[in-house]
Amino acid sequence: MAQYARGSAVAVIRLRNPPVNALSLAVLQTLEDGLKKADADPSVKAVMICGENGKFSAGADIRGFSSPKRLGGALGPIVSLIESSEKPVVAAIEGVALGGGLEVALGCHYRIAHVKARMGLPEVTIGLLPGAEGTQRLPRLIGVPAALDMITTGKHIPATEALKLGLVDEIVEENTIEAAIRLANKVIGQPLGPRRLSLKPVPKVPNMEAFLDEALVKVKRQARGCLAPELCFQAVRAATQSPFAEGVRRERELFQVLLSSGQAQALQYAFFAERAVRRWATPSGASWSSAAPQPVRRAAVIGLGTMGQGIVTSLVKANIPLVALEQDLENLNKGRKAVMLLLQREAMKMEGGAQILDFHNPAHLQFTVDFDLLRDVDLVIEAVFENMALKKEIFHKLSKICKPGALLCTNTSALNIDEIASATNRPQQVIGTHFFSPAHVMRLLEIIYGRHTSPTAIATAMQLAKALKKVGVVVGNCFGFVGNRMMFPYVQQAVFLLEEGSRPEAVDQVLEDFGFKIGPFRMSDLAGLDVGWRSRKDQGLTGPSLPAGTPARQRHGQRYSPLPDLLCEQGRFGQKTARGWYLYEKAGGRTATPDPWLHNFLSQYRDTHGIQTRFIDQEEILERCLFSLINEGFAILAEGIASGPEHLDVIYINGYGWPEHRGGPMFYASTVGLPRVLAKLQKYSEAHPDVPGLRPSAFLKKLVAVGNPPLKEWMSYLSQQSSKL
Ligand code: 3H9
Repeated sequence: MAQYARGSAVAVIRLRNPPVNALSLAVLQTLEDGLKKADADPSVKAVMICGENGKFSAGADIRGFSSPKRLGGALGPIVSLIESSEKPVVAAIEGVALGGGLEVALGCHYRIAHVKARMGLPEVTIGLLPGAEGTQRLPRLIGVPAALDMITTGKHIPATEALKLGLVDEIVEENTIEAAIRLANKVIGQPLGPRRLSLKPVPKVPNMEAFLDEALVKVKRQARGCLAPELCFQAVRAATQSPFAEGVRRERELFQVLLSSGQAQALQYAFFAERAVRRWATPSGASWSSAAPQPVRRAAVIGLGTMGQGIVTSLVKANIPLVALEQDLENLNKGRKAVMLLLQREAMKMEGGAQILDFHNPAHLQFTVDFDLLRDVDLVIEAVFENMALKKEIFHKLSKICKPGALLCTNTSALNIDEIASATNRPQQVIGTHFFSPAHVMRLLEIIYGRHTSPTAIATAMQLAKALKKVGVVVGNCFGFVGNRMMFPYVQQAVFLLEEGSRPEAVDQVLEDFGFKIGPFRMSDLAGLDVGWRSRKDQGLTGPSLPAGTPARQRHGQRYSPLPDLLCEQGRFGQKTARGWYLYEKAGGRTATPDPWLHNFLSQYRDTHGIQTRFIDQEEILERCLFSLINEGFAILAEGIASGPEHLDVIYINGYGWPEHRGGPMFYASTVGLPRVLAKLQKYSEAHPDVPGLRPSAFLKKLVAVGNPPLKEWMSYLSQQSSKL
């Protein structure tokens, strides 16, 4: 709701809809009523609009878009009503003014912001465009290049930058409301024409058309199949080509296109999913609502390889003092150098970064080879390489050295948390924290609880994720946890497709066209083929421990492809060796070129194993890779490893480059329709009976049998007993 109050000559309209003053229909109605009341009251000479609880508004109520026409069409006319007021209207921006919230402020004649406020038009990130005339007013106020940047990226800008751009008239450090009322009193009687943005021309840019053409190329490149950025662009272009009213009509048309698109629904689902996973729960009844985190005043990171370096950088950026430990001086010095370089780069990206990231101060960041310095840290993150014996040795040591309350985290992508915890005297304080590389960039933190992990430990790890500005997702303990476990069948299918006749570049292309940032083979080259090779050797799937006489393409009665092993035996580890599934310009090079050697190698391989090369179309590539991944997702849900499909989707969007505008794999399955996913899996499974990953999961079958219910109801079809945890 909005609240109307009249003090002296200035009427105050306060937007009120906790927690972020989202503009629901009810809020808009009271805003309109307030404006009309102020207009009709002769003693009111000016109006000030602000938000309750130190936040202006986070924009239209996203949940309200399910009744499209009403909320979608209601805000624009109100913004016009504000602008056409004969009494000056001042926006007092505190906290956030985002989306429709900023559009309301743009309708005001003056904008005054608190120095800590943030502004933006983030509609593009939820698959929309600023549909309350924002695409027409913003370019008139701050010019086309800056407006285009804000609208097509959705970025939030701080008040100081807003002032520089001319988005706000003034910023204040103290009481914004009082300052806005002072300003409102001051401008009473001044002409409003020049303050009405709809009447202003769009500032000219030399060579506007050439500028826009170039900008469009960039927008399209970055959009990777997402519709909203390009439609945002078109709306801004309309502002440069047409009068205000016509531009608004175009904006409305484009808004409707986006509103009814599946992409907007997927992106809005992803928005709420990211928030839903904060409310974690485990099958044993522990949950976010009853568990409290422990404070982390000082942390430690063990191992300064690539992962450790990124984790240290993340902690420093979050202002958590820490000790970074390596096994010997040589590795310590190497690690220290790399960390310093990363931190310097990060500091350069931040305004005042060098002061904020006080990484030269040993009280904040201390490098050591001495385990004794870990005595009084509150939390340790072990990030040595994936070797169970080594990890257990370290955890055994930690449980002797660290203070009783310290949380012991292991950064692992697949290893058994319970086994690691068994090396300590405090398994309740052992937890998996699976970071994604580069750890200071990637948003995902998979948090894995073991059989004995306490609710406090989970809450503390979630709190850590928040402090590091990451998305923490709590999952159960199984090989590969959620993310990698779903990835295994996907990568396996990709390799099987090569055996049957495809090429790495063809498979990658299909998945990149689908929207993945990077296809499975480019990804494998980037990560290094040797990583998986080592793990397969440890599992006895290849290498010297493989029993003599094992068939080349079978393990434990199931289909197995030795292709990745054969590549590794040739020293083809990917980018690091300039050769993998592709060819690179040099060791460490990034430009992948299809490799005739590999094509030849694949043909010979097929000949050796009597495989008839066949043409595999895009549909089969996509379905076999994605549906096997999704199928594993259903198995994970049925086992209680994750508490809902949103968890899997948030993991895939934030850790595996899944295209957000497709809402994550489980949401995507719901849009494809579960009966279709099931039918296709059945078809492929019949063709490949020795591939368990294609055999439809019982849970998927059950959901189809009960009539393909909507995603939010899936979990209600799981009986409690089916959870293994
Ligand atoms: C729009 O404006 C369209 C117009 O151009 C045109 C219309 C015609 N609606 O994120 P948090 C909820 S489109 C409904 O945890 P933070 C959120 O779900 C809108 N609910 O806090 C959460 O609920 P819960 C364009 C919303 O401090 C709670 O508020 N605007 C909305 O980390 C707290 O949120 C945007 O896209 C909303 N608009 O971050 C802005 N916003 O507690 C979207 C939030 O039940 N919002 N909620 O989980 C954000 O970016 C962040 O929420 C914000 C706060 C930065 C505001």
